[in-house]
Amino acid sequence: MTLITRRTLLVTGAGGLLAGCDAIGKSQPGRDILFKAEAVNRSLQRVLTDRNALAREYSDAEMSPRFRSNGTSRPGGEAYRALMAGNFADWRLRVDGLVQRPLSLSLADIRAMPQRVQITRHDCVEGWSAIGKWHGPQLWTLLDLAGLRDAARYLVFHCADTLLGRPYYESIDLIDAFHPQTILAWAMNNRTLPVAHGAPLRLRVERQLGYKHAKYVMRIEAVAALDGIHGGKGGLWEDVSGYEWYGGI
Ligand SMILES: Nc1nc2c(c(=O)[nH]1)N[C@H]1C(S)=C(S)[C@@H](COP(=O)(O)O)O[C@H]1N2
Ligand SMILES: [Mo]
Repeated sequence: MTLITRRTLLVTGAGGLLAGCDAIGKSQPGRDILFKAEAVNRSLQRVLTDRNALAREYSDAEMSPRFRSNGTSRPGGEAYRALMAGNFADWRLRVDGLVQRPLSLSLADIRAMPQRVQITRHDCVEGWSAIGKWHGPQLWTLLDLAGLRDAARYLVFHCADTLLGRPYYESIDLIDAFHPQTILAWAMNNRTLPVAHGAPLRLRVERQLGYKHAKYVMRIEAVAALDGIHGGKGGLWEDVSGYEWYGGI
């Protein structure tokens, strides 16, 4: 995977640079080489690991003709069924936990916020990718409204569905939370978000792999640590299948 390749490259770069650095560092020409190499390594590292870098965005013409649904495609349970039957008019997104002003937002509230539209590529670890268009407010605008408390370190996304008998959930850190391409999408490919893709609201966190993009989001909880949440590893797949919590690409 890309992640491993990049990590391997970074590790190799740093290791190669540090090996023998004592000997080289003693002579002046050696020091010049070392410092130049360090500068190169630093800029390389910045390019490869800049957490604020944007994911590539695509044109309308590049959108995939078909975007498959993965994992849950229709949550079970009476509560979700009732919300769906009412076209999500009674649905509310809760934003709570370590916030100063807990929020309860309707879809109309969310649609009335400033919106971002982005055409991005979704990469699932199961070996497929698709390019789709997403529409919704940037997550940081909601976090600004709620006012994160100083102790907040992570955001947990609680979903309406269960998978393998467990509630689906995911979490991200505050760098991803405030990333400009991290949005709460209520529309996909110029239509209201279909149930198969997470209606009425799903997370798009474009620098991360597919499983981090929580569908059917009901509640966003700001927390100081992930230990006490479900299996403690920050997400359903992390808890049950050893997926990396940081699925950055
Ligand atoms: N609530 C919830 N979110 C989820 C999943 C899920 O099963 N339930 N599957 C994840 C995985 S593995 C992928 S690849 C994407 C699939 O999104 P899609 O159905 O829009 O293709 O959603 C992610 N988010
Ligand atoms: Mo996935």
